[in-house]
Amino acid sequence: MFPILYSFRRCPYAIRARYCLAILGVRVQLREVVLKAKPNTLLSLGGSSTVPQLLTQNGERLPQSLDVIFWSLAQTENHSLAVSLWPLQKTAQQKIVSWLNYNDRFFKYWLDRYKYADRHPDFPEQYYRMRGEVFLARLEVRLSTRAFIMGDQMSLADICLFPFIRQFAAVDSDWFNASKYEKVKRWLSGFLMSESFSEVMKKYPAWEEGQEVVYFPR
Ligand SMILES: N[C@@H](CCC(=O)N[C@@H](CS)C(=O)NCC(=O)O)C(=O)O
Repeated sequence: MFPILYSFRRCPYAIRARYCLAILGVRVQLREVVLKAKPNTLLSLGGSSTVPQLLTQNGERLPQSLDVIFWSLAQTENHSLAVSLWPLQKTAQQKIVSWLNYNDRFFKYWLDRYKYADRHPDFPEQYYRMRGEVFLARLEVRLSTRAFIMGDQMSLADICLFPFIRQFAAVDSDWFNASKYEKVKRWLSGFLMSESFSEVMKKYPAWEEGQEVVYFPR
């Protein structure tokens, strides 16, 4: 019996978790969730019912994308990739965590307002974009001397951020494509063009009790 991952295709948190599972070759049973009609098996767990969430074979519940990601690092047989995504050095780990926090706490806040500017009429859309651009500018500087945030190798920082930058880019793709963030564009498109991303974004019908198991990655 494989662990169960409750997931939602377009959710950036779920995308980063699935991306890690895919590249690390850690297999789960995927249950695609419709956020407006979450399955009872998820709701009945109680507490937070956000996705992604993973239930391990031991019945342990991992309710956050980062929990799933760190679990996948511990499960994989590809130890060299695991160590390159999450280096052993404390200083490197701290840098990754600070990028993650900046993304999840600061950038996500402005991204949500930029995406749904009509629901936040205090300021025009361009204002929210400008606040989010502070993060893009910082990323652009970082990527101007390295292929990835931590250097020549992809790390958890890249995987955890790119789904959010993807959303930011998609709000107004003409603006993004014409923007000055050339390094960010190249970095993002590296992810979007990857085989792993195609696997991650494959469409599955909403999960229903009793349906045939969907294994991810396949
Ligand atoms: N901190 C959580 C956030 C997950 C999250 O907010 N997921 C959204 C979808 S993108 C969700 O489940 N929303 C439905 C809800 O809040 O009930 C994580 O890292 O997993």
